[in-house]
Amino acid sequence: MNNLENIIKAINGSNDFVITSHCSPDGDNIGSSLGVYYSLKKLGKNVVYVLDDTIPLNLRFLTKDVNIYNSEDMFNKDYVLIALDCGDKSRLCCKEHIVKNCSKFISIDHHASNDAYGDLNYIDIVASSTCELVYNLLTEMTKELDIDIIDEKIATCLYTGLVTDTGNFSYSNTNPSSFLMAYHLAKVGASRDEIIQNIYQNNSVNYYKLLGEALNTLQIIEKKVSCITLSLDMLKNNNIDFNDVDGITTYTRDIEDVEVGLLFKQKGPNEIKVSFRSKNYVNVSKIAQKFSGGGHIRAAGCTINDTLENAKNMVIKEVLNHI
Ligand SMILES: [Mn+2]
Repeated sequence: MNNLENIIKAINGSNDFVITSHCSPDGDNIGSSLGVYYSLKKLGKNVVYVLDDTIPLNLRFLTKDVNIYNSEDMFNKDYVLIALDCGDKSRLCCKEHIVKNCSKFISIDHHASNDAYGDLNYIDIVASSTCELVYNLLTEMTKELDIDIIDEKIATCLYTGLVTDTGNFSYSNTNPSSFLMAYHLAKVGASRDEIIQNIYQNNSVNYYKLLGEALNTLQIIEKKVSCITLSLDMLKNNNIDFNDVDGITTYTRDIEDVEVGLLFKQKGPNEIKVSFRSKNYVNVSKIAQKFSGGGHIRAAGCTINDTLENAKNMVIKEVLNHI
């Protein structure tokens, strides 16, 4: 299934590229996309970054110099499309014509639910992050082309995904190879202070007000399951964007005795995004897949088109079957 060699060949043999990823962007999604984006630019290629969603505030330090296109403004043809960190073709954050107009489709990803939808795929579900796969790819290309591809800027992008997807090197997906990568990126000059300050130390006061309200909704079910609920009104009243609250998910898991933590976020009256986290043994990717979602063993998500109440009932019932 994996074809790193052919992916490198396809990259070397092409001049036009489009980069995309999944919606509800996160550090790994943006870090890996920009890591590839800047690398291809450095190699003199034409690259367009397409993403039909808003970038979370705490990640805008990475995207401030990049022109991110909306699908509707992109009508190029015959490019190599590279999808990063996207576990499912249906989760791609671009319109259909972006996929239809490409001459070759490459998927680089670490989600267990990825069914190798690309023409060429580099999938490793044990990898800490898609950024780690991009790091491997760029390391191979550096050897082949004899050009030092990873500079400070690219290192900063890749370090961001490594830090966010491993929860600051604390989750079980943190491998020995992750530390080697961190070592190399730090040596090259990744802006570690900038990353940590922007991502973890720059929350608005309104965010804390929302967090307070969110924590007040905390429910513990049979000691092992916890859930926090964020309604549309709570987001609106505190003037916080839907894409800026992912960090709240960790609170659901970090409670004594809790195995599965759930965050229910209301995007519309009948559109509920559910984030799953587990601590030791429950495979939440499997549970999310029952609701047409997916992800990793310890972190997954899905969207349910129903009321908040119904979504909570259905998901909690299913989770209790796995406890
Ligand atoms: Mn990821």
